[in-house]
Amino acid sequence: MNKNTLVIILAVLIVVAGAVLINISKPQVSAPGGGALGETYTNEKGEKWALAAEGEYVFQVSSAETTGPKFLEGEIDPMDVRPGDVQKMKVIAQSSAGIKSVVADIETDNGTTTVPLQKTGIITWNKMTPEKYVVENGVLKALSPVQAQARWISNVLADEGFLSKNVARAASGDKEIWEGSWTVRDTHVRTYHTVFTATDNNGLSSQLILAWSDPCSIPDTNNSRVSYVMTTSCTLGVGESDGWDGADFQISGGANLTLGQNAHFFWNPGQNFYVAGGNVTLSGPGSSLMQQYLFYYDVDDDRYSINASLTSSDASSIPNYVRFYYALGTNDCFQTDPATTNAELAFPGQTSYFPTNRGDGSYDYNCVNGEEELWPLVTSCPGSASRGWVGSVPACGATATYYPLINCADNDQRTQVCH
Ligand SMILES: [Ca+2]
Ligand SMILES: [Ca+2]
Ligand SMILES: [Ca+2]
Repeated sequence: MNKNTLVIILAVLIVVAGAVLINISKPQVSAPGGGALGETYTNEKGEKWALAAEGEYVFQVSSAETTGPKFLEGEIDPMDVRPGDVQKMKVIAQSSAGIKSVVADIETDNGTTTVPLQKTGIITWNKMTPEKYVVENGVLKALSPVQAQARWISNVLADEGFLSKNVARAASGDKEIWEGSWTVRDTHVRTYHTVFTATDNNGLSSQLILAWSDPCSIPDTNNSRVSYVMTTSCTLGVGESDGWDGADFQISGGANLTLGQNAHFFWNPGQNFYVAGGNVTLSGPGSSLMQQYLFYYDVDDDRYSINASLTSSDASSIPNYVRFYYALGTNDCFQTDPATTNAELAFPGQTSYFPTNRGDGSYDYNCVNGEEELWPLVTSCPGSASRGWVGSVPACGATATYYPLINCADNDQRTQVCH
């Protein structure tokens, strides 16, 4: 290939790379906890999970620098399989010593199948997806479109031998393609893990754990504003979003965060996403990692949202929303305009009782057990000593005669208060 041809090819590829990257820079809003497509399953811990992809799952891996094998990208086709289907797998791995073996352990409901993969060739950067994320000094960085292009061009040129002094290429070894397939023999309702283990010629091994049936159980709030350390692998299903707000996020202990198709993960501007010995695996161009602030809708400003649906923004505050770290919970039972209702007084854990309804007819201000009366007893006064209402217990908000003292010494007109 002469130099002019290569320049033209690079120009074409840069346009393609730009288009992919512009897509992911848009803010994303979606609901965690349920895939946009397909069915959900229940795993061994009783957690609901959804597949990370419907058909082919194409992924790119960002991992900490290592002296052993490193996974770069791969393909699982199809992702959703049934007994009798043939599933094909491909990974691209690299080691300075050269890769000796790659095996895939596929764990499903009734056991584990081990599939040895075969080396089928080597690949160069001009046939690979530009990296959108890199780990530098243990910190994950989202590359801008310009940075991603520059890095990719530099990688392509190094592969082509244009950068004769590129020692990094020689030191990191060939990018090897390893492929294999298996015939699926049981179902994955409770368990579905795919674990790739690459071993190099120096005997060093690395694992890429794709924990499809393990949802990410990252807390919904962070009132203490502490870092979150993720130590077990998990997967965001199709269209799911999650993240961490108010402090750093860290993956450690060889854990892998897997993002399914159109899944998004967020951490804050000014905070770090550490990759200490683990990996981040992203599906195709539709998923992304973004440095944005996270919010819940909280129009009544009581710091409780009505569900765990996340919203992200470049701005650190948005009217009518509460920051993820500041939120007290995601189970507000009544949320509407606080100017015309008492919605701001109705939230889980409310200890006060009220003589008027919330604004929707209900007196359930503490979001539990329906309407609970502060004074639920009927008195026997003046015949025998006991505090309570005369006749019957009035409804929430109704006024009647009440004996507040056990000796029947006094009574008053009062309104029943509830929560
Ligand atoms: Ca609220
Ligand atoms: Ca409320
Ligand atoms: Ca209640």
